[in-house]
Amino acid sequence: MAEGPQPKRKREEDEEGNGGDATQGGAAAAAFTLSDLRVRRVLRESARDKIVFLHAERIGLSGEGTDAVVILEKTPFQEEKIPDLLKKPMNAELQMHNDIYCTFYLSPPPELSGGVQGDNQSRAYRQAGGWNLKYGRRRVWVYNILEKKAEADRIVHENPDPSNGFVLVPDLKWNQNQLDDLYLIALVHRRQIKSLRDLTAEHLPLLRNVLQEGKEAIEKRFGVPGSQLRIYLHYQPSYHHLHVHFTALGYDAPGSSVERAHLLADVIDNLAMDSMYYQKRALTFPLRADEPLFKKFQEAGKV
Ligand code: M7G
Repeated sequence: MAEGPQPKRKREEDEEGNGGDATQGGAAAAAFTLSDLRVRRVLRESARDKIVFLHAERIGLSGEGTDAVVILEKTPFQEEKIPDLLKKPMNAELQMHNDIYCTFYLSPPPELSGGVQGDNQSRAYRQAGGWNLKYGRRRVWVYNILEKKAEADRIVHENPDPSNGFVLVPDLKWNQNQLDDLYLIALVHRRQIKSLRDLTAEHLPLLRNVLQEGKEAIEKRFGVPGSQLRIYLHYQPSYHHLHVHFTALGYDAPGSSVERAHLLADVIDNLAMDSMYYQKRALTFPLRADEPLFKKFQEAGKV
């Protein structure tokens, strides 16, 4: 097949003005600079995919505008460049440190891509000992927050009541620089509730506080109303201390899809109708093949 070289030949012709339709790309693209563009409207934006679609106007030499659709997309990491990325001196601004977890804001040199959000969540730890024997990953970071030993300056809201109170903090994954990927986490003060499975009607006052006060605090601090938030629990969670995720509705956050996320408003309604709802029903969830829990299911002949 002779398709490989063709696009190149086409481009050369266009750049030399010998071929192609200059009004539809070709020479027009060759003369194109980003500063010719004015943004008229953001058509679509995805914080997860790091892509934005713009309705722009391209200003010509005579000052007349032509409509344009512009797609800006951050490039993916290139595996072979990762060692260089770690080796080169770069600014690493510590944003948060809690137990074995840190987040940094990294400014790598331009040849290794623009601003990159770094997350030193200790992959080695995850792989080496991700699940403690009984209840999952270690929860020291959670207790550090509840006891104000870490992230105290980041607390957005606290209800200090030992049985119906909680602490609301920005999630490790959110750098707070933009609202598109807003992500906060509410950690309850009570320590015995491991997950959604443990909840009964007894916990309704706590859950209603988290829902109501969490929404109010986020609106007050970040100007995002409750109607623009997705508020949910994970099942299975990675950390077995009850916590609730608050993410921007437009943000397709990892773990916000149906097989893992349970909307807090639905959880409250289900418990109000039947206190034993989550003790009785089957809860379906995906597991990675290398997770120890998956092995347990295999050993029990369930998968
Ligand atoms: P999860 O539902 O247990 O599991 O959520 P997931 O991590 O698989 O989503 C725990 C949440 O806590 C996640 O959104 C984490 O990003 C967040 N998180 C984890 N750690 C270790 C920290 C931390 O040290 N500080 C803060 N603020 N958030 C954390």
